Amino acid sequence: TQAQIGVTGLAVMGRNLARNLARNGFSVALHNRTPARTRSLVEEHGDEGVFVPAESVADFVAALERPRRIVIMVKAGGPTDAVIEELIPLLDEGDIVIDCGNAHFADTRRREAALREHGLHFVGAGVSGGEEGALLGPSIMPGGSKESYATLGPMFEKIAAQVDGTPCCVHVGPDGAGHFVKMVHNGIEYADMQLIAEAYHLLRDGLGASPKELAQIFAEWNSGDLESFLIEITAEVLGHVDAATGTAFVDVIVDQAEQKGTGRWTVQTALDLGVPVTGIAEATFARALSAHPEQRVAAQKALPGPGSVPQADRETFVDDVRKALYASKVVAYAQGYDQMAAASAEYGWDIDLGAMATIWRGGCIIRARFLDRIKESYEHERPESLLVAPYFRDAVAEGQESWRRIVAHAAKAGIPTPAFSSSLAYYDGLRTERLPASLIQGLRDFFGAHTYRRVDKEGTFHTMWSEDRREVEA
Ligand code: NBP
Repeated sequence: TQAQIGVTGLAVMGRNLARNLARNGFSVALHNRTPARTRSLVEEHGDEGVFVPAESVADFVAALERPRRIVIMVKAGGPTDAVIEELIPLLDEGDIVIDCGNAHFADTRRREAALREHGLHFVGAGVSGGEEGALLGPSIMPGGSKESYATLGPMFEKIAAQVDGTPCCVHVGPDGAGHFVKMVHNGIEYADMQLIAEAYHLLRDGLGASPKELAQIFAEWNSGDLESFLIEITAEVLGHVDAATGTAFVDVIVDQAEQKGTGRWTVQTALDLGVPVTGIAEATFARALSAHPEQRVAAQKALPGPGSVPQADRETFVDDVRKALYASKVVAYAQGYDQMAAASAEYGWDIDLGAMATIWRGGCIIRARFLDRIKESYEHERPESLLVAPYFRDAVAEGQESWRRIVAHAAKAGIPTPAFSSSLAYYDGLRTERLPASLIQGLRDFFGAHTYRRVDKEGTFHTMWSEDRREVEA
């Protein structure tokens, strides 16, 4: 028999994606550079469905029905190109190559164009949900041509997570759109985690609460507006006790955060697009700061903190932190959505923002109750910013005073809250009627003759600063 789909790259992600496909009734051809992985998959899980293992790429390609659908799930970057190069001469016009790894969207655009030259479809598909999601139902964000989605979509929609009967998979848009959206998803994930970490830090140092008490607080939060996978697992991690020492697990972990690069890509791309993703940027930089132990040790010795630390009323403080977290989270999502909208306009992707919230409701790491609200906001209101959509505007307005108290408390207590603070600054920046950008423009004109526009008439102007300060039309 010929397999309906093939998966090459059978490490944790590819292996589980292949099993998910087989469990859903699709026959799956299997390949991995090192054949031992292919064999062990068949040995351990061969009874879950129809697998067609192959040791060579040629046998793998020959095992597939046409047009072929080939999922690549290898380490992103050079390995993906190596696999594509090996496949190209073996494929026929109309075949579909799907990269489910975490590729940079610019690489996906390049690969899509190159394969199009060969008459092949290339689909860059973002897959979120980690190991478990790949097996039980991830959130899938496929890019590429509409034509390729027509044959691939039904399979992906079947293996994706389902929320209220709707699959967490939709055709995002042409070429790199899927990987772009996956990148922003990961960027938002960085911001979400940083905000949770700041909330934890504030409660721990501001109240002196124990990890066990904090696990309780996060578990309670998970039954309200903040309900989400990340809040749920925060309660789990904080409640976990290290078996070796009997102390809280969070206290035995080295406090230096690592990163694989998608947060950094999100920020780099946002800079190019001119979209302020301050929440994601602060989250990425906070990880970088944590990872510089030499500087931190030097600063711990050299830099004084505040003399006296303000006292907090426990109940009010916990409630304030919760509201500050929610408001900051809305800012992070608003910024991420702005970035997707900007890229969609730049590259002509026509991304449906409401649909992105729909497919993030399940399967992925940032799955959360409030994505239902984001979906509704973009479907019905097309807001200029998520922050001005009535539901979120009201929710943030309700938490605003708490948010300000928390940021002020953090500053007075010397607790670093870069994401909370920058999100509030963004909120105030957006709502401020006259920004000091006018002064910036004046300075730019002074030293560089960069010109400025006036509030009272059309045109571009320059002041002759080094002469008689006459204003001329530029
Ligand atoms: P890894 O990212 O660890 O990659 C290991 C796989 O790549 C193995 O199958 C390996 O084959 C293969 N490979 C390498 Br390395 N170099 C190769 C080459 N030159 N030619 C052919 N194959 C090569 O696996 P993973 O953690 O399963 O992730 C797969 C993809 O999914 C990555 O792009 C990752 O970013 C993405 N992703 C991961 C997660 C997650 O939670 N882990 C979530 C979402 C997306 P070998 O067995 O012969 O060494």
